Amino acid sequence: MNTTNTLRVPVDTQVNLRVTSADVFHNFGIPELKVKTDAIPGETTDTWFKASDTGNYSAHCYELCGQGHSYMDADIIVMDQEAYQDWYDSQSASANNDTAANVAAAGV
Ligand SMILES: [Cu+2]
Repeated sequence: MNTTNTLRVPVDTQVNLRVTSADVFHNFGIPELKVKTDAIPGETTDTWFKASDTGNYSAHCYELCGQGHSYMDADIIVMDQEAYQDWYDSQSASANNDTAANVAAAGV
């Protein structure tokens, strides 16, 4: 199971999280941003955080959930609003390009 991931969020903005689990009980948290919640199979837990400083943070699992536990880390990158918007726009632009490329490859 590969659970490494990067979450980019804008600064000074409430970020809503909906957390669940595909396997066993986990507990997801970003201590520096004061957020921590259970990840329960078959259920969703809603929580939120708001970062007041840009920078790199780490999320971890706080439940001893199994063999993959020590690999359950994620990077949280808090960006200023403008940089976030630029990044977001570039993501949707490349998603559109992918779609166009797929359509072209399918000969439609
Ligand atoms: Cu876990």
